[in-house]
Amino acid sequence: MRTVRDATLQVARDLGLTTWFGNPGSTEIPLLADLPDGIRYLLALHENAAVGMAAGQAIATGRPALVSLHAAAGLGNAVNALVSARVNRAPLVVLIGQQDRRHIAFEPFLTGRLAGLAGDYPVAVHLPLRAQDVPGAVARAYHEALTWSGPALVIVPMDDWSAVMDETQIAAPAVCRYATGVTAADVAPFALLLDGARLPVLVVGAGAADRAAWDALVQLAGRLNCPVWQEPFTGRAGFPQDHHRFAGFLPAGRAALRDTLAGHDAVLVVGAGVLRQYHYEPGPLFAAGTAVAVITADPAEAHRSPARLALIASPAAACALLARAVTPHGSGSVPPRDRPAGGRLPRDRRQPGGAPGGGLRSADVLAALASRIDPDTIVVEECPSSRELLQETLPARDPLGYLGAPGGNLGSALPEAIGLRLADPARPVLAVLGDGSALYGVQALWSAAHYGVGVLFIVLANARYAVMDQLASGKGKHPGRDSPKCTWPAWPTASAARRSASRPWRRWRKYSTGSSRRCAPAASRCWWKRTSAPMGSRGDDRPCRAGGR
Ligand SMILES: Cc1ncc(C[n+]2csc(CCOP(=O)(O)OP(=O)(O)O)c2C)c(N)n1
Ligand SMILES: [Mg+2]
Repeated sequence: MRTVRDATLQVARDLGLTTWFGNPGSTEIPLLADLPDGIRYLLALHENAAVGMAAGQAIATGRPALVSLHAAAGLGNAVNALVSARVNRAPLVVLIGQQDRRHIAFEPFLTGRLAGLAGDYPVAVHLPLRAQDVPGAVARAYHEALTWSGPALVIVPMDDWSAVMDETQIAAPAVCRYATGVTAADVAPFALLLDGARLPVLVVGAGAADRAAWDALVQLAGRLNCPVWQEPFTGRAGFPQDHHRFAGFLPAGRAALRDTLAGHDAVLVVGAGVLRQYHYEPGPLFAAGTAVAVITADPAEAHRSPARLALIASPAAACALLARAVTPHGSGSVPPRDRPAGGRLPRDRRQPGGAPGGGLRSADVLAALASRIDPDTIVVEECPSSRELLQETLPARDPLGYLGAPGGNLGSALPEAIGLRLADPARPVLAVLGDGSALYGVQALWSAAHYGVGVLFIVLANARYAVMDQLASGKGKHPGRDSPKCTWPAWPTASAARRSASRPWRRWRKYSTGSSRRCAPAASRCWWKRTSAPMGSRGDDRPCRAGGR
């Protein structure tokens, strides 16, 4: 007798959903007890870790990953990570356990009001009307997650799994392809706009972080003879950052943005909306008279962009066509900014002697990493006050060379790094985390160690929320600092995990070449470093009071 569970497992196998992530509870026991060979269940000790690891795997493979969550408690804990997954374009199938249908009307123990719990961050939420609709809902969630690049939820009452599957046909296609064709007519208005510009410029975003888009954008930038900037608060690199046309990272304030792009009369944004900002500043994004156009595969990004022209299309396909359609721009274009390549710091950021008094600065750590990591290393960043420094010091040389947190939610980097490494154990993964940020995802260290994943974690331990100090400076005390009731604990003292899972920085420096490739497969390594306080961006590094470690 074939059950709904049997049919769902078959759907999962057919779709390649064979590695599951989760933190189980009693409502999932009918599904998870005695999982068959061929399905690997990876345990996480917190839902943030389960979703983050799945997101890392999904980002690395470009295919949905499956997460199992426990009722309202599990989904509630997972919301932060689901928001991150949506903003970071990670396709996920999320199975959520629910009470037994037969008495759910009485709101028994563990009943969850689940459908709206994650707001409208999921790309779809399924509450199958019959148990027999569950396998089809899982298949549809797979296709939806892929089409809309985010988490699709399926809520499954616990008695559904043992129900008899009455027919074999499920309401979803076995294979669903998404055509990305673009025609010459689609890009013609963009070519016209760029041909009419004296000094065009390209701005790229996370939606252009794939090899084909990089190749097309290099061609297009060459034809336009123009610089290429990365969008503010990016999640991934939309252009090779060691390329001579790469100009840097755009500022997140309107005035600085206008200044930076001053002189350009046409801006083509590729793989991003126009444009992510923080804090609010009055005034337009671009100088008056600037022609703005956007090409993105994400309809929402296109719809909200204040642009003269928008095209919803694959950036790779559209830019390849556009590169052939535009007239080459010759002399008169702005020469690309002279940038350091291969991880060298700009002159004003180089601090070879370390901090006065012997304390390390984040710049020292990042420079040491830059000289040691393998070129194909995936750098996962969640170090708020050192983000800019990291982006400049460790330029992305591969479309997956950098993964950030564009939504600003802390706690995803640590588990995502694990998922990335699980998806491709041959590729080194380095996570650089603030000590505050590390604690938002710290449970994932258990999974990293337990499964011998092999990620190099570097914790920049400045014993504070430095970025909050910077933002709050001049506005009185804030809860993370200088308050007798609430002082921020240093990473070394706050975390028991640190004692079992991490090593001090000075020992990492002796760690042979320091290659994160060497971490595989025995164990993950987490190195902490006491750094200056605050680990400032833009020149406000101060020496560490406690001295360097
Ligand atoms: C889940 C979540 N909670 C709170 C915040 C607000 N927040 C932004 S940065 C930050 C401090 C991060 O501290 P740390 O990782 O130590 O980095 P540092 O500022 O010291 O570089 C906090 C609490 C957030 N972004 N996400
Ligand atoms: Mg900190």
